[in-house]
Amino acid sequence: MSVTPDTLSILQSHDPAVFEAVQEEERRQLRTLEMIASENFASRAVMEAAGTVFTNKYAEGYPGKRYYNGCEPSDKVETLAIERAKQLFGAVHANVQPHSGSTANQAVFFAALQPGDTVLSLSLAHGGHLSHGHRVNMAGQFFKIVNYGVAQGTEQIDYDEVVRLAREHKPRMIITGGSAYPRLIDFAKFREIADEIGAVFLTDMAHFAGLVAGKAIPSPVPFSHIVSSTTHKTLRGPRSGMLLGDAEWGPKLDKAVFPGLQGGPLVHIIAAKAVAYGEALRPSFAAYSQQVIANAKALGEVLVEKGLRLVSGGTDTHLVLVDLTSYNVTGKDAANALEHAGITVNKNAIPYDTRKEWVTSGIRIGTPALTTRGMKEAEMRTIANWVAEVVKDPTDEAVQKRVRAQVDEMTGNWPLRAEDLA
Ligand code: DSN
Repeated sequence: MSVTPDTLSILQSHDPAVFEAVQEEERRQLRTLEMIASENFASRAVMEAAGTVFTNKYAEGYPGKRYYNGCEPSDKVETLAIERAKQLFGAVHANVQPHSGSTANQAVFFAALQPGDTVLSLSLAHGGHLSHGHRVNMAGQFFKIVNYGVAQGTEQIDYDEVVRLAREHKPRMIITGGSAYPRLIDFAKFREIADEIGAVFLTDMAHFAGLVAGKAIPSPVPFSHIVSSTTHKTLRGPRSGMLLGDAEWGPKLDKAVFPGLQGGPLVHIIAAKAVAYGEALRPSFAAYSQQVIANAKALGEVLVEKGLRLVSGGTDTHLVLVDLTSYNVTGKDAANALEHAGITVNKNAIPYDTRKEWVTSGIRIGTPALTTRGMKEAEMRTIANWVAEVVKDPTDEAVQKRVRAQVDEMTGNWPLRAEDLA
């Protein structure tokens, strides 16, 4: 089985320095095990669309209402993206212009709040996201942020605390979702709490959008006033963002994205999003998203057999958050040792972590990218054994070298995308 490189022949002669960096990155992606939970391998069709002449076009506005002329093809491709996004997620309204998940969230803040308003969101330290109002983020500077967390025992969202904080602080907006929460979220419960105090309910499904698209986990769309997302994580599209809204919020979101926040949309990336939504509408994507979860569960089971603890005791999604305390190893040392062994993960705080965010007691490991390569439970079990071996003693370079050789052998047999073998 051979692995085909993504060739960029014009770039090679036109700008060898950039070409070389691209090649290096391609080799890295091919010959390492990419397990950063927020990364994936977009299809060649998605990448091709992202590299089209639409990069040359200004198209401020929305389909049918543009500020510049010559937007007919742009209208066509943005309408395709909007309609496919609506169909994929069963949404009343879709805005496919946000450049990223963080920008999408900024647009929601702009549409729904006045500076100084109160927002209730999941703490970053417990799995939330910077853009939900961390003190170093714009949202944390301009709005009053109150955080809920996970319960110390279950390490799952403490809904009693959410109710208590909502009643006490009467936030104008409640946010759920984040970047390191491995469990399902009770969206109905959140909506009930939001309705009780008259708050707007935003779900940020950036991490798990692909699992929702593939119907592998419940959807937040029926319960949320607004849903924000990235398009490149489990959803496997181009690096970008999107917003879904109900009938009331849709038009307000459009105004907030443009002219409120952004200028010209990235039409080439919108074209790539249209392709990705089209791919996610296929039955094969449902199978993919189910496999992502099965793989995360298999990976987690072996890590537990090896004496490691999973935050919340397991996972319902695409990621496991591993507590390294039993090995007396920091997240930083573990992630660095794994990188030397050819396995890419990130250090991550665990709930109630006593270490600083640059050190941490945990690592986050995700399966979306390797599942795109076609790997299944058997490969995850092998990889989990390697992870445990490397992490046990991050100073043991001999183990890292041995595992690196095994990773090299394994990755030589898998293309970046299983579809390349079809
Ligand atoms: N950087 C993303 C992640 O890794 O989860 C979140 O924005």
